[in-house]
Amino acid sequence: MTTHWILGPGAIGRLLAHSLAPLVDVAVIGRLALPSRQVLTTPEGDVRVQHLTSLTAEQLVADTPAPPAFVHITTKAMAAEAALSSIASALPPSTPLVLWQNGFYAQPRITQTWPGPVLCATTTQGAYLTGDDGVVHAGRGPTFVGDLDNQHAGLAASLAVLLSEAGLTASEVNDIRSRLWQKLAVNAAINPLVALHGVRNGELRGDAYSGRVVAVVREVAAILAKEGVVPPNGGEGEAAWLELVWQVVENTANNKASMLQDVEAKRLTERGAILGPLIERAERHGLRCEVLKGLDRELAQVEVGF
Ligand code: KPL
Repeated sequence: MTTHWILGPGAIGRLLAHSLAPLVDVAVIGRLALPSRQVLTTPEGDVRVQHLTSLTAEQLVADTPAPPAFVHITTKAMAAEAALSSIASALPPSTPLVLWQNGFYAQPRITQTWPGPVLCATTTQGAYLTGDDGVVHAGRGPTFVGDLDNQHAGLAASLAVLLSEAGLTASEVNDIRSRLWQKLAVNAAINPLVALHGVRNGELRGDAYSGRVVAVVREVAAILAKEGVVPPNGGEGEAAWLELVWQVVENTANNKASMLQDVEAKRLTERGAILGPLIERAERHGLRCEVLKGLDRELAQVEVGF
């Protein structure tokens, strides 16, 4: 059996571990080892118990294990590089990595520096943790896999087949860069505002926030036009991006967005991976992005209190 290492025992990491464990050997690696008995609640409400191998990076490195077929990095975006460094000495440089981060921060950096293949995955699977030993698979959605330079289509396709067999419907795509930016655009319009105001996604539709959503989308649409990234719904420009954002707000109206969960738990947010790349691209293209910069400053201020 091949082995998959899952670096980052958050909700997506544990969902992945539960799903892959019947098909391949799985090891979950984190700062602390999890209890071996892990419980998954499916979207249908079924409860599944599995015993998963879980260890710290130090334990893994000291064990000198056989090289894995894939390393999935499922940490928060800003933690991905440090997590990879913590196990790099146990990895042949040709090991394929799969980056599951939000935003567009870790993906280009690790693709440029890791000698082996680097795949990126973007998913709309919904999951949340219920403690050290529990994860709830809240909703199903597609996963897309590809690499930024389109050099590893075969590897991405084989991973997509495995993920689909594991119950996480996945496809190999040749436009993962655009898909990452498209998700980032939606996250930029929703996450900072709900995190700063402590509201569920659906509340953005109200008069108190909808104007700010429009203002964010205006800046994001201008930046992505310069980057050659078009909205996924076939439309054009600001109106199509706005339509997409309102659609996601509608579909996730009752969600507490990930950034709001981070703020409530006093964890550093993913502002650097979501707003950071937009602000950096805006500056590169000579575009103003005062709204995005304002959100970034406000979030930075909130994080000072953590
Ligand atoms: O992806 C999300 C997140 O919470 O990070 C959205 C789309 C905003 C849904 O909550």
